[in-house]
Amino acid sequence: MAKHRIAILGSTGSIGKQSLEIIRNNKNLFQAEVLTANNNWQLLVNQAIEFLPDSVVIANESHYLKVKEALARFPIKVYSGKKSLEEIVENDNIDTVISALVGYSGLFPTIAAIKAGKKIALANKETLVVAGEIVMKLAEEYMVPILPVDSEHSAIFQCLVGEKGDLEKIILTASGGPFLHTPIRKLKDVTAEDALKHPKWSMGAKVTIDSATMMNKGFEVIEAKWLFGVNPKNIEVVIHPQAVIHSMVQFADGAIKAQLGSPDMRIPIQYALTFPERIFQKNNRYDFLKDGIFNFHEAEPARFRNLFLAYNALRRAGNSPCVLNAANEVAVASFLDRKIGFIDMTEVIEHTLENVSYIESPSLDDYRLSDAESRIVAEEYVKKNKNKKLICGLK
Ligand code: MN3
Repeated sequence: MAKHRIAILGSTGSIGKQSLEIIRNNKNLFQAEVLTANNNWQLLVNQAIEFLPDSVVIANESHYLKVKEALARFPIKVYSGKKSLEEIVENDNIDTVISALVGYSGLFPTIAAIKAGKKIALANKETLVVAGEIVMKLAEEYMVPILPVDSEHSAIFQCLVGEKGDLEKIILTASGGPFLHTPIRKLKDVTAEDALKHPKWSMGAKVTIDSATMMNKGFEVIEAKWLFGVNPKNIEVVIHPQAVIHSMVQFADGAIKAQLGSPDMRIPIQYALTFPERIFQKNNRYDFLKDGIFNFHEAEPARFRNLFLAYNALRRAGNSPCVLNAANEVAVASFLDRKIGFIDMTEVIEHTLENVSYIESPSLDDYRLSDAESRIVAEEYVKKNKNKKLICGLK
């Protein structure tokens, strides 16, 4: 059987590294054809030397010569620049594109991959948050499957395999992040270091902060709407701190199906690559008798305001989720730069949603403009309030 040829957009990130681990353990099945990184050129070089892909892309052009030189004695093509990400996915030697870039940057390369007819293993949820309607239409038009890598969506997808019955409700589980039990009045004092300690999942910085604010879960509600065509009012978020139930679906007859397992991203990544087959994977098997206590909590609106901002943006539709995403990217970066406090992230996003012009049926160009406008509005708000020292949580 011919090997499955894979491009990993974002191979040096958390999902990218775990994808390569799966490829490494299944060399008879998979071949890494394209690897790309934004800044981490050294790791990209090491990965390229191990996996000998056809080509690599270093998006940050200032690292191009270093990569080129380091790979000079290998038969590996080296490209650089953001545009190259969109061009490289069109290569004839690729079957599947793992879209694992961070944030908005994943949108246009993923669209290019769809238009080139590649199967998509989607880890970059922002692609669907920003432009879900257009992306799903393109996937249909080009007859490209979009297989979810996000653990919740993989769980839902696994629950739906073989089902013809009417889906009544999606129950998205959330771990609740590190501040599930922090008194709400103390949230303003939590630091980036506190927020980066996720109790259950080991992930990149952006998604870890999004998990602490539960914007991540809000994005996943939007992602679920587009992937599974479910009305947002039929998507319920339930906090399940053990993170063993990865999500559930409820059918018209009241039956509920859940997908469970130890929290390990390699399981959903591998399933997206092997679907509809399953192959052996060495990981921690969940032991019900040892650990089997499951708790559930409501996502309190006062604690997780970002989750409800996401629901509102989804209801408003149009470019609102795109604005939400851009404002959130600015907010998270500002928080990680210690420019604003934890609670202020929500203020930045609310302010931006109120001040960017609404577009009812945006085109891809409108999304580009909305994204840029939102970033400016959000940045200005961060700057202004930083100077006025209105921002809380910073001493
Ligand atoms: Mn998730």
